[in-house]
Amino acid sequence: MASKTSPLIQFIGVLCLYFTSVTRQTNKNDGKMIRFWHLLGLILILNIPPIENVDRNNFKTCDQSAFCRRQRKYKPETSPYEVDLSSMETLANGHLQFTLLNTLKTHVKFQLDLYTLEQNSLRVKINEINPIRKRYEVQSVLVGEPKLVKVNITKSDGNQIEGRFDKSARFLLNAKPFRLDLFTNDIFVMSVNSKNMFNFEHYRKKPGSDGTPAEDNKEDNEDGMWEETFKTHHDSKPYGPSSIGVDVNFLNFENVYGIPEHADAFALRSTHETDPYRLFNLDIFEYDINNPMALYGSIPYMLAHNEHATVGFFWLNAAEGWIDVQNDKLNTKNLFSTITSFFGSKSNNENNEVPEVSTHWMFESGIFDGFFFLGPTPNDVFKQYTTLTGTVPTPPLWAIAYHQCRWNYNDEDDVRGVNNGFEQHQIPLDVIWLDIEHTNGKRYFTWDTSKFPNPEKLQDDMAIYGRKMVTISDPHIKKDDGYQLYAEAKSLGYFVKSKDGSDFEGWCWPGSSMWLDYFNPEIYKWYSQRYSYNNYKGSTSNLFIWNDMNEPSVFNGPEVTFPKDLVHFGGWENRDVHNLYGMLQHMATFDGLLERSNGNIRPFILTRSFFAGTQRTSAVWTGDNAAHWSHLKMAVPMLLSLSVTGIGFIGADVGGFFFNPDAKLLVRWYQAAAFQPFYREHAHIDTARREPWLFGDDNTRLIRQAIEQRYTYLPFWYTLFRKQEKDGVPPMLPLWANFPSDTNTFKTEDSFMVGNGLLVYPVTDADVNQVTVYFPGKNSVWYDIRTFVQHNGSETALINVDMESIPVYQRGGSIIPQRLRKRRASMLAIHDPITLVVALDRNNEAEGEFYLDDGQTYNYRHKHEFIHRRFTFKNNELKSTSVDNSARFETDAWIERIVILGYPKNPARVTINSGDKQAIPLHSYQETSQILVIRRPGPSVTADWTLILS
Ligand code: NBV
Repeated sequence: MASKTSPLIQFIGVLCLYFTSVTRQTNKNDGKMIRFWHLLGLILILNIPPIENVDRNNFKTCDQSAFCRRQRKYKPETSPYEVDLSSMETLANGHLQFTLLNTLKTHVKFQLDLYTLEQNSLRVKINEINPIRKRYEVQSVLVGEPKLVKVNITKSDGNQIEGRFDKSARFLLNAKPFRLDLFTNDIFVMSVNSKNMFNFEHYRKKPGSDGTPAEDNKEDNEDGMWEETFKTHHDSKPYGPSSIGVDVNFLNFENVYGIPEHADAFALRSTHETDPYRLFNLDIFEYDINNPMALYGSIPYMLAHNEHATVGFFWLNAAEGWIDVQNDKLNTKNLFSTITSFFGSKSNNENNEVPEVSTHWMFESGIFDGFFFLGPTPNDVFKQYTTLTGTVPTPPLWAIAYHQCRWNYNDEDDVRGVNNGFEQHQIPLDVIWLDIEHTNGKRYFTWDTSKFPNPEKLQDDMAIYGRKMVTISDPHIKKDDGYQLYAEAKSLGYFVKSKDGSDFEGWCWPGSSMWLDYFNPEIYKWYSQRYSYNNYKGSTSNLFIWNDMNEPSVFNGPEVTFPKDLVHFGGWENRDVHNLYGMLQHMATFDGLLERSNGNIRPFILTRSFFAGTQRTSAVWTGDNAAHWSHLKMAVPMLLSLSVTGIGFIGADVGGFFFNPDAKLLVRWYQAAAFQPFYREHAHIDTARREPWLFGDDNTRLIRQAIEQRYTYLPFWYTLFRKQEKDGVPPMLPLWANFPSDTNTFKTEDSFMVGNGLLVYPVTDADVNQVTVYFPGKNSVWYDIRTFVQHNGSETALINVDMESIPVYQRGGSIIPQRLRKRRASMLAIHDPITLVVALDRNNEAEGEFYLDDGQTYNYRHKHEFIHRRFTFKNNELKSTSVDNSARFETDAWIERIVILGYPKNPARVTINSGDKQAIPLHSYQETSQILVIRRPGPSVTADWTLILS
């Protein structure tokens, strides 16, 4: 893009941007003019066309990406790949090794490693034996060496090897051609290379380079193999073609999910008539929805779900990827005779056909490193994936409360004014954020001292209200010898290198910039140390971090990012490691924040770019959405896709980042996001101010109510986050995760669940007075959390809504802890009393949990300072027992109220026994609505107690 622009035009562009920033400082309200100059500046400097929506031409299609083009058309009748079964070696019990051959190119040999892993999981690695260049194997993602389990070889003849392992897993490796079939509980669920698309481009010499005429090696010289040009950008491809394609097929499944990040449906669409889904971390300006284009992060992990099983496939690869999805019918007659078991009766139909989702995965380089998760339940698959890549650690309590952000809060007075606004309007708030304008000229780790002369004092003042602050810290480093961070990094040789070995230089917010090479452990460490109080002047223990633009975004780079032939530590090209870059930045940030508190305080980081493993250190948001109803709606499928692929601490900008939401859209967004894991309002610098009190009293009240709902349910959220850390089950879930056999939920994306307790149907359309709600689960019952009206499971109801309504329902059978006292910030409420809402199921039973700790330190891990209670309601008794008897946590918190929904009669007597004490609390009963309320039952939340209704 920019390479076409002359220096004079670029200079004028810079003047425009300069003018923009001056106007911003002097004339805050003239958004249109600012936007005009801003856009003109970008157009002139970067040659970005003046568009309202993303210009897709700036980003490659599969056809414009040579390896995708080659792999997509690879569809041989039979696969030339064969496993030499006689080569099998058992390297450990659970690790088998074979030689794999391409019969059309017998000089190239591959090694196939098969690892049977704990938790019904299988790993298959395929790499070249003695390649002319070593192939990249992804680092920093797995939490350790995956644990092997014994494999029982149950069959081995000339052409097949069958093994059983762990609880219910089985594989069948077919030699000629290479094909792998996978079974769970003896039921056929996945197959690899059954469509013959396995295609491994080995490293080779450039035709002509060894003296032989280039024409002799035609197939090694296809277009795009040795160089490629996109727009004005040339990719030199010094090592030639190196891509890998493979088909992974899900038998008897109709729905697959995952492979974020795309602004698209939750149940993935067939890509038959579109591009494949792309995985390549990119900054896409004003992204469009409903398409498979790449976005800021990539998780190469897909799940499949049907009424009998949930399974998953994860390909650990950080290069650019494309994935085709196709819904097929598979004729079972054509299958091997050994494969007979299918789910349900569908396979017995007259045509012998079963549904199948075939997927075709293509990556530009690296190795094949596939993990297969054999479930069979949704929770098993969540556990299996997170056992390998890690779970979300319990965040500090304040981080799951409400955040107020804007590009930008202009100065200290502005921040104080916003804080006072929340006070005055009695709206709870935990965090105020500062975007890039708080720095001295986009030099991160500095402050614009004319606007923020005393940042420590500002943070201390916020702390008085129980509030935190977050500042942004982007990865581009302004090229300026007077900027200490730059000068030091430059002299130490810490910047990423161009292919010619010089420091790579590109454009970003500060103008000419360079990027640190976090792949080098020394640089990673050095960067993390920038967050020490000593190095980051003006930061305090009350300040946390936001890593943006870390795909990385390079305004004048190909597709607004790094060139692929750029070189990282170890000589790896960006081509091999691209999707890891952002994650390394936020991992280093996490380490820095941890270090500055000597390992005591839980860090909080928000990142835009991510990869598998990001969940261990950062929350993620969906980037620059827009103030459109369609974007509010799209947040649900986008967040669900992230959630099921391990990234559980997630949110979308409330209100929409670009453009101005009207009051209705803003209110609806506040209501929806109150039930999504990360809750932050954020807006573009050119939008009108939109703090909650700027839309009239009625709307202020509605926003306050939504935020208050969030605070009411914080004990429940916190308990769910703790569960996520332990079991890998995310707090925001698709309906099918709790109702796996309810086929009506498999494509649901207009609603979601919070844990297994709340069903949320956010209103995402303007001007509606009714919404259609499907209540999942046969024989289940649901209670409206506002009116307590009951609804039957497996039924659809038309629900009347007004602007007050947030259609949310508590599942009969759940017990949810709440805090009803109003507080300005979450950390001030830790020791507040608790209300338990017991929603009875059809058998008059229910259960739930409550987890509590200090909300910010690691004492829960190191010193076992927490309480974790289990509540069960059965036979007219509600019991509180401890989940972990070794845990202790000092608190005055007590049970202030118990609300029992769906209780059939007014009990004559209510008693509560705790230790040797007995009490008879007051109660009231509403017969028509079947609500029993027990007032001030009184026990401490730490105690064992039993409430008896007789
Ligand atoms: O730092 C400015 C913005 C930020 O507010 C936003 O949340 C990020 O996604 N940032 C992108 C860069 C500018 C985007 C137009």
